[in-house]
Amino acid sequence: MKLLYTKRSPYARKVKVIAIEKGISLEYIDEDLQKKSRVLLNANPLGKVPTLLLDNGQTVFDSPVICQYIDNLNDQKIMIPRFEPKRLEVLKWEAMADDLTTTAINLYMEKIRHPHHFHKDFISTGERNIRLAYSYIEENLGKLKEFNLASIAVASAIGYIHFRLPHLKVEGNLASWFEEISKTPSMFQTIPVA
Ligand SMILES: N[C@@H](CCC(=O)N[C@@H](CS)C(=O)NCC(=O)O)C(=O)O
Repeated sequence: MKLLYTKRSPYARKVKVIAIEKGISLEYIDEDLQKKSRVLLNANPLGKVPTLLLDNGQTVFDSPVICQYIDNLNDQKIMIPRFEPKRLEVLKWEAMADDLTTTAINLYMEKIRHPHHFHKDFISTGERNIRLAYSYIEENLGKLKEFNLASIAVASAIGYIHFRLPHLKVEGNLASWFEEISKTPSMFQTIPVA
């Protein structure tokens, strides 16, 4: 199986961490999102990463779908509980973390596109939403004690924010939690790099 990805993508990071934890070997193909490969565009009409290419020619996207597919490949370290109500809870955390990531990417892109004339209200609303999400996560840290897709997705979102928007770094208990989970070898190996 081949994973089309970038080293910066927090969505792809979830997939990589789960594959590492489960001992599933993937061939990683680094994409240039400014110049997407024909393989990526053929596999995913929107040309987004991560996209997984199966050996039988099928393609799988987006990251939540790939994570579920990979987690079901074996029973080694189950990252998404197989049964309710835990399963729904983990998938909800992932959805929240992915939206947090999307908010951060949109903020970063706005400033890249308009470094001097960025939309101030757009930036302040996005930053407020990120801080609200931080408060929610911090109040619910007890639910993120296990190392599974919920905690991986939240840590991947925060890791991206630290990488691209360092003025929005987490603090207090959330910072301690983030520091601890970042030491897990699979998280450490996948820290975003430019
Ligand atoms: N919902 C998708 C989002 C994927 C996504 O937006 N990836 C970004 C990179 S972090 C991307 O491919 N951007 C290129 C583009 O949108 O053209 C997922 O979870 O996989």
